[in-house]
Amino acid sequence: MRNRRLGLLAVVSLMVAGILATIAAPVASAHSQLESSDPANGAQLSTAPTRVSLTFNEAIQESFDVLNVVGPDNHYWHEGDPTVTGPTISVGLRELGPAGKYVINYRVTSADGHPVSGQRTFEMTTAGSGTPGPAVDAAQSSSDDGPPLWPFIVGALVILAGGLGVVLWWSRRPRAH
Ligand SMILES: [Cu+2]
Repeated sequence: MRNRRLGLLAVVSLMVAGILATIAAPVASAHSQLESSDPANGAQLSTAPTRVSLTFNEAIQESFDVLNVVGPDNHYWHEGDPTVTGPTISVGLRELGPAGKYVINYRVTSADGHPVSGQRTFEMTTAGSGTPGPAVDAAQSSSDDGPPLWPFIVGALVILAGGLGVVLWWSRRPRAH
């Protein structure tokens, strides 16, 4: 009887370990990494660039790529769709507007198929005279961060609780001696 209980505990432990590994896996695997940006991250510029480009450590996939530039006025300042050439993704810029911080938001698909996203910034020290693109919809930009982690954690806890319930039920049920 004791062996069977230990066996069940082992099964539950393996299930939990599997769930934890599934949650942690996307963080641990090697994705394409951003190596440089043009303008350089944090650069202070008095002359507006006409294009921004990001270069990764390996060729990236062209599908579902996002590259946009948001100005200090919370409007988009890129123009057109991004283009991918090997490890580099770039997008054209409008004639820039207000002085201040511009945020480059990217999300690309790694060579291994995983999405990689992040931000770079540059700062305009003098204002341009361009007209902005559309305003950034706050709700839309926050939903761009991908699915939240909490449903997976809740799911794992529910399964864990279920597994423990089975162990308790098994160890407490009447036994024939
Ligand atoms: Cu990956």
